[in-house]
Amino acid sequence: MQTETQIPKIFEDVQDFLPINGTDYIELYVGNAKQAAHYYQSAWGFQPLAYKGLETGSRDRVSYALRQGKITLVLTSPLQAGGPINEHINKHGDGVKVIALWVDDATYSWQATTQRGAESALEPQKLTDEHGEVIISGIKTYGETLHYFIERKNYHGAFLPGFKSWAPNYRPAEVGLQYVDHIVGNVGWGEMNKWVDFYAKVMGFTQLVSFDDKDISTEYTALMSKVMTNGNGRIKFPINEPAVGRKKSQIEEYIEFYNGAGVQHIAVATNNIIHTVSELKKRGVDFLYVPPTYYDTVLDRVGEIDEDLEELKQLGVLIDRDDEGYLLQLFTKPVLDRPTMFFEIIQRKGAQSFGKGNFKALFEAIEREQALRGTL
Ligand code: TYF
Ligand code: FE
Repeated sequence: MQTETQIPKIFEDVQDFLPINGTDYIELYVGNAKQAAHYYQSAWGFQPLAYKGLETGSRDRVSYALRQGKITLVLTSPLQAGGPINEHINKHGDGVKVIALWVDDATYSWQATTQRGAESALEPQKLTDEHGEVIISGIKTYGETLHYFIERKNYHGAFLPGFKSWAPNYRPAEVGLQYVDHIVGNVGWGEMNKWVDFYAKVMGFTQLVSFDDKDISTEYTALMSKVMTNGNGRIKFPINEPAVGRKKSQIEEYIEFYNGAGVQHIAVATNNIIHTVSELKKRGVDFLYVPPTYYDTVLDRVGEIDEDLEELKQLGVLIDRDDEGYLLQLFTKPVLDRPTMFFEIIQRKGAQSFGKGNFKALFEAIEREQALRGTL
């Protein structure tokens, strides 16, 4: 019989102590969930899924769950004065509160991570209704952001116990969003490695790629970033921190307006970026402006691509290549009044990287926006 000490080290190293099936949902705390839900339906093509509020017996909060592809967004607002949701919104504005991860065992996930040093946010508990049972638990991550572990035993309800299905007639079409590709956190000065270690030690993630401030400083902006990924690669969490530049880093601007660390961008994948971005633009989503000169030399850098360059240029889609293939990506302006959270639309054609070749053009575009805000 094999004892533990006989297991070759290589297997120990690759063993994933925290198996995660994917992102279960992303919950935002917002000032007005009803209107935010309308925005994510109308502009982004998310479909109504489930609701909880006064009508379902929830007296203190209202939540709308919306879905597109495998992406589930939950928008939550307080229904009364005071309390933690109001405090969160007062401090941060609208923003991501919970990144929920779909696991097979939420009790074990909580135990494994808290034993390794995570602070508990929610002890494992059973949620039940007539549609079945869900086990939920949670830990704290950067800023006031949380990770929940969601174990969907045999659950057949619309979303989670406590929600009822929400099926309004108003249903603008989807725009082709498929899944959450990555979720980026901004943390304070000198804090990147602390959170990299957190994802490594507490959650068993490994570092995917790294680039230092020399890769990504423009004349003004400087930031450092490391990408952490889980065992099966379905979860990718880049962590950014500001680095010293000539003027104020975009990360500092975020930290200032968010009043601390938090989610900077959510990258959502499509398999037809031209369709998705055309549709989003028609519906009023604002994207960063990419100067047409970007397209003069881009093919020298990325080589042959399947898409019509002229169409990409019209939409301002950025292109990058690595040894596995290429990717197409584009960034919205912040989707809130505070210059905090934004979205990335990404189409991967083999490449598993994050668009390093675009950083200069991207950060210059962000800096033009910062200058308009007077925060550069
Ligand atoms: O997620 C990434 O790493 C890319 C690049 O402020 C990036 O989307 C990095 C930092 C940033 C905006 C985009
Ligand atoms: Fe990104």
